[in-house]
Amino acid sequence: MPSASSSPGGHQLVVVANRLPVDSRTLPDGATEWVTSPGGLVTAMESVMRTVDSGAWVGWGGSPGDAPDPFEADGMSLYPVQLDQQDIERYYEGFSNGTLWPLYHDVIVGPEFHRGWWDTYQSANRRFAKTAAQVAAVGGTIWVHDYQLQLVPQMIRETRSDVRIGFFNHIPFPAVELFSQLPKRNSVLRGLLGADLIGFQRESDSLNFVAAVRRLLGYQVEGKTIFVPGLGAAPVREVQVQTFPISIDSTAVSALTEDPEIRERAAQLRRDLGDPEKVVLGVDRLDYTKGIRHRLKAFGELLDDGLIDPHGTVMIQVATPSRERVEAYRQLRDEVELIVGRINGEHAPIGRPAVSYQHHSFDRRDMTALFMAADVVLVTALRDGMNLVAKEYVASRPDLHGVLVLSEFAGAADELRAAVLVNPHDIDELKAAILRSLAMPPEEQEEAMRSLRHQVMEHDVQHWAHQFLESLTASGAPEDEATRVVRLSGDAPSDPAQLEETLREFTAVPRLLIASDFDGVLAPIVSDRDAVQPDQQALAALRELSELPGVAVALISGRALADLDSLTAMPSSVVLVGSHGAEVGALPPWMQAEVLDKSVLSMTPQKEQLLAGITSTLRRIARAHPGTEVETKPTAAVLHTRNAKGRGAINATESALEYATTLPDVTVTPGKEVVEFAVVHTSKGVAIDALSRASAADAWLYLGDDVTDESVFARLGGDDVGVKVGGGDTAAHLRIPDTEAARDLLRRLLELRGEQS
Ligand code: GDG
Repeated sequence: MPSASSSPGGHQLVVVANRLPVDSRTLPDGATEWVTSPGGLVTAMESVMRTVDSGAWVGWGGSPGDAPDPFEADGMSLYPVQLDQQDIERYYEGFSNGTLWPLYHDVIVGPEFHRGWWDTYQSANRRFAKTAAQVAAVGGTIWVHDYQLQLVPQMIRETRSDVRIGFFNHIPFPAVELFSQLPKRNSVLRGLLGADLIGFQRESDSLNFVAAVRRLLGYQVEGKTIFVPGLGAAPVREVQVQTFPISIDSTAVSALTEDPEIRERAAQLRRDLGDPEKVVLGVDRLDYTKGIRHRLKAFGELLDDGLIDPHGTVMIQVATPSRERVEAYRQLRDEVELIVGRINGEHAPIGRPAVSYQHHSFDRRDMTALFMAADVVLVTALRDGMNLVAKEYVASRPDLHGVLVLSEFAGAADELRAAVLVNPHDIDELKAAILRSLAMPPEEQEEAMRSLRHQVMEHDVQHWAHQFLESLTASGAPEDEATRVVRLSGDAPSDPAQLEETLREFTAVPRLLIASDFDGVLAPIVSDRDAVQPDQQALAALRELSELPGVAVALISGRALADLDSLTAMPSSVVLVGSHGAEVGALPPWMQAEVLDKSVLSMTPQKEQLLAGITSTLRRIARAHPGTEVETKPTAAVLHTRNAKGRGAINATESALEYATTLPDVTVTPGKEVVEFAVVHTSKGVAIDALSRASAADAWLYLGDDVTDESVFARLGGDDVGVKVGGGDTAAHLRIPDTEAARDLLRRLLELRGEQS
């Protein structure tokens, strides 16, 4: 066996998948033979890896026990990972295929949860991650595949923060209500969020994932960008979530149909079946997600009803053996074979079947011959990430004959709109679709097939991989964004001497911007937000500061601008920013208005409409929870829960956050007894950036008490000062206990700066 020629610097692209693209077999003389292994992922990736220089693949070779040494195959380096019998039982058959697979496929069968399976899932994931981290080049790219390896991205990141990490999930990602059942669900989410880019097959999968992160981890989400908070001094990371529908090597599949020998095999197949008028085909791994029983039931009933003549129409069902040691799969095999036996017993003419059932695998050429021989292909998956068989059939029909019946629950249904789309759970609908397909006139077949081919030939697997890798290269946080950290925890106020020293240094800087949040800093939090009592001395200090040379003053609040204005009665020398940055008040003449990017204020008619819908839903939630109320702002709606009775505040917040999961383009910010839904993507941090540029400040100081103020502290630069009012984790450098301390601090600033002017 040749050894893998990993260049000393490692591989530029490393694919990590549960399986290597080859299977090991032990020959009678004890030597190892490697043969290409079947399966959706392998089919998809092998053509891509051939086009990459210095590519590697990390995966399991298919046999329990010691891993063979790394070796070369088809121009790439393969690194086998060891899985022993217990790993296979707990990590692969257990947590991957007994827990995750059914759960992610909408619990078509019940998932099993066992704590031992989880432990082994973790240790096996660590082995894959370790190998990948060892062989990737500095600054290289690691692409992790599928549900068996969801912890790998984070595990790689722990040791290799220099590499770009992508993850692609080949199977669906379930709705948050189902995903929530998963024990260790948050660990799985955090594992995935180690990646820079997470790809899914369908838009609905991407949205489900983002919703789960928002709901279960509470991370900030903007559109499909997730902001993952750093631990300790680590900065916030941006993780992109995107949809990349996988495809096939369309040209290669289509080209096989030109091969005279394969054409002859297709013709021979029909002759072997007794030259029926119509051949109906199903090709699947024998898996309960594929809807094989539903399809056989429909076909069997059509025979029972006399609507299909078994002398004229034959069905072939290829059911490739799969996961045969998992109980649900054994049961499925028994059931399918019982149904096929019954149908053949009742309907097969002597000497040939009504349903030709093939429980073994075929080579790729035979598979193409089957597709070429089939008048109708049935893809009736109850849930399927994509389903490559549907695309392979289309690619195998350059003659434009044949009909694809396609389940709307397969990812492929999003793209292959010209197929006969069905709900496979509705057996009557499925029967009608089969009859319609069998009777479809050639012109209609051609028209549909032309459209399907356009889609499949244009969007092949090379295009898919290229798109994913391009997005991965573009992902990752731009450096100037990656600054949010947790600098202080707990609630101990900063040392007064340190505070004094910092204020002295700050006030010595030539041009200053002093900015503050309002509620909780300049006014104690009260239950009736309209009855808020600003600290007049604090406001007076700010007014006076704003009149000093070289000092700009701003208030940045979540409150609506008009509200902030009437509560603070600030002179025109103080800039007011409301609605978390979405509303900016009148600017003093010296401030460079053109620098302030007011584009964040732009409300489109669609956003107006979205906001109206959100407001009415929040009002409904508020009506159901007495004491809660809804505030409307120009670009946002806010649910306030501080006056709710009993568990009302918690229940209303939960309802609001659940509703938030249905709104991918809305920035939802939970704060202290408030949840804000903003249709314009801005933040106090965006506002401080704009203000400091517009005032040409050399340094700024900001006082804030709330989670929404962290977006400001995240941007603290060299001479800037962040002051957190109250307890809790914060990226600010300094902490003071309350609004009184805030007032003292402002007055001290006034004194120190006043001394200089
Ligand atoms: C997962 C997701 C997603 C099957 N039997 C034989 C054989 N096959 C080939 C088919 C096809 C592949 O295996 C199966 O791909 P599918 O997409 O249908 O399904 P999964 O294996 O469940 O794959 C799926 C896929 O990953 C890719 O992301 O589409 O949703 O579940 O290519 O033709 N190939 C050969 N002999 C067989 O007997 N040669």
